[in-house]
Amino acid sequence: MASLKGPGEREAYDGTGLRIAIVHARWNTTIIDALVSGAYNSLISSGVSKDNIVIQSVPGSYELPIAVQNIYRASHVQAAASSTTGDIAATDLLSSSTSDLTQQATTRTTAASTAPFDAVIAIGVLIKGETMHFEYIADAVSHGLMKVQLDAGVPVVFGLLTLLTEEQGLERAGLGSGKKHNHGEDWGHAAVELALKRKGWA
Ligand code: DLZ
Repeated sequence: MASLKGPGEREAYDGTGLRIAIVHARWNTTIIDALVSGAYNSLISSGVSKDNIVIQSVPGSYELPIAVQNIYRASHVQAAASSTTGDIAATDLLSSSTSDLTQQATTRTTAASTAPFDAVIAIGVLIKGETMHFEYIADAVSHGLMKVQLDAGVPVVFGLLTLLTEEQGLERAGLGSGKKHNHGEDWGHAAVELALKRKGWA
């Protein structure tokens, strides 16, 4: 019998013309590397140009919310600077009402874009230790990422694994002995779908 879990049937979304950032923590590198590759490869297979994918790392998962906010904000500054009419004040960049105004009309080409990111994928791997550290970080990062996406009005895909064991992480990164499913691929597809729906392209 097919598994009841998972994202279900999904349409094949065309990510041509989208610009997407992947921000990942470096803790638990083996698992992280596989998840980032999975996300990257699914963006490429959806038609996102490699020139329009930016990957940035931070030390640990706790840094993900501020890094996502910064990379998204910086992409608006870059877009405004390269636009002949882009004169929106930097202080307005995270206001949802003005973030749409600074959104450049992205053309659906594979050319490298300087438009603001259409979605950000945040990837981290937290493995529970002997103290309460795990609980505090997992909670803070989850709420932080949700706050950034709602404040900025941009999809932030939740690629934070909160694990009890390393083996659970290997399984979810497609490196275990089980069914070899890499959750990073789901996150790439989610980013494309959400970005397209936000633009009204799907
Ligand atoms: C300190 C720490 C610990 C113990 N465990 C993890 C982990 O499993 N996964 C992860 O991404 N980061 C971990 N960190 C680092 C914190 O996220 C953070 O980088 C530091 O506390 C500095 O702010």
